Amino acid sequence: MMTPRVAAIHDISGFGRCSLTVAMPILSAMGIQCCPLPTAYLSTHTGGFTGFTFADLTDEMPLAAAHWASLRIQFQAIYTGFLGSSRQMKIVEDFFETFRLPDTLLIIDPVMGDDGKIYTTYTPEMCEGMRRLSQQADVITPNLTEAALLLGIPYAELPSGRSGFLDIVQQLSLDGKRSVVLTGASTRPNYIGAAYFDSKTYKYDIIETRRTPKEFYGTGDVFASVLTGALLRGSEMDDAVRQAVNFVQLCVERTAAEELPMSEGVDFEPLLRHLIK
Ligand code: PXL
Repeated sequence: MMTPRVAAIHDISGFGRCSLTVAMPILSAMGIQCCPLPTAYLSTHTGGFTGFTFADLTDEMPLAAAHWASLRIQFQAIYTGFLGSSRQMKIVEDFFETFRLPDTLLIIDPVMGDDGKIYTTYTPEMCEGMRRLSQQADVITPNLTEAALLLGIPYAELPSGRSGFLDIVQQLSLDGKRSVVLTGASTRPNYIGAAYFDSKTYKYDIIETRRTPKEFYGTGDVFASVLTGALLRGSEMDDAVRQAVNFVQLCVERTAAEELPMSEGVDFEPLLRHLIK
């Protein structure tokens, strides 16, 4: 099989294990070529640190995209995450127009916030831009906070429980046109996982695993990267969600056991071997 190639459009945060510093090693371990198009360079991610640097790379993005287009590079998937400015939403839309072929898988992680709060660098205009951009996706991977923003309802009013989460993924599917994987779904104490709707089979379900009662930054990025890798390796959606849920659980369990700080992300490097086939 030809090595699948992904264009990964996220920020690169030098310290803290999220976005590209998670997507690149995970996709490589899964046998996928990851071509990064960084949206911004930050010294650390924006959660749990203060005083981080932020170099906006918006101007560089269309130049890099134009060079890739001149080389006739093709991608089996385009995978986007944390975006750095409102103008970038339009640039990413242009990128889709240039590089999206009939079989290209478009995976959008609508990174905007967590725990009911919006990330400090995201403006209401950017959230609206993300909602619009997400309409083009084949697959979106919101957490509960992002699902509320996409639905335009207050976080506190999100439905919960099995039927609530399944309702959310169906509502977000745009009448079955896109697949939705909702992370952070917990229907019973001590369990957590993801609810999904698959636009190919119309299947929907919740896949849960044991919950380690500890939170870390970057778990959403680990989840979406494994999901992307699994779908590109040919897994069906239910199996891909299962792989992502299991790997995040493994990472969180190890990081909690090592008593590492939540701001440093999950200690995934020693576990990458689990992703190698
Ligand atoms: O994990 C999502 C993410 C990505 N990129 C940056 C972030 C965060 C979450 O805090 O700050 C820069």
